[in-house]
Amino acid sequence: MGLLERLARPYAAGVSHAAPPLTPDLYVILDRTAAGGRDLDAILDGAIAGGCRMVQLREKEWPSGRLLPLAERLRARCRVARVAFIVNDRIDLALVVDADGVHLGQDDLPPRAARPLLRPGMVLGVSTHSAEQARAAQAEGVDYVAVGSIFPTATKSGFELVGTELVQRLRAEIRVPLIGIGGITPANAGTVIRAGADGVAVISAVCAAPDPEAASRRLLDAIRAARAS
Ligand code: TZP
Ligand code: MG
Repeated sequence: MGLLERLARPYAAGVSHAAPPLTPDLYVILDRTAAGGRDLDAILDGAIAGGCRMVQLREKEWPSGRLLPLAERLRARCRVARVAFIVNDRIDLALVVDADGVHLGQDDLPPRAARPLLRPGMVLGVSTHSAEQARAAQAEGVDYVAVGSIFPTATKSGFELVGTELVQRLRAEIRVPLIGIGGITPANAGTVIRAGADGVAVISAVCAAPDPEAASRRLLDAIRAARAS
């Protein structure tokens, strides 16, 4: 077993296993398809070097057995860097690799059904596409709410654009971190933050960027500038 694999295991010597704090300013979603065959390990390293503190592994095609070694490697890298590691869709895989949390969509198990399966302290986040869904997620005790698609995106199809208006509408009532997603780039991230989002989640802006580190840095610069304005 290599170093990274050993570090992925709970309680490896000398590595802190306390969950890192949730820092959703820039939430980078690692998606193999969006990466166009590029190595997700390298994209993760770039995102972390660029300042990202929260990542998600999103894999819609590979079966869990095939995904496991990749999930273990990414998990280990995040553990060393004290970056929160969240797994999309697959609660079983999240438990096996001791992820910091799980991200679920509207077609997955509802939070009330998923929560009892998670270890204490694990983060549970949900994708929402309307005010009603966001309210329902909060009522079921999620740790963060993602809302989108804010802008047009080629990464995911089949649902309506919600614009920054939905973030504005929800800001007063959502008390957990509110994260905008969909079509977000360094050029428009500031408008999502100014609308009231605590952070932005991106797939292609980092996974498809020629330089994921520079892209992450630019996104964080835009987020911080919007907060300061
Ligand atoms: N949920 C709402 S929009 C979206 C998801 C997963 C796609 C986000 O991808 P991108 O490339 O950041 O627009
Ligand atoms: Mg899902």
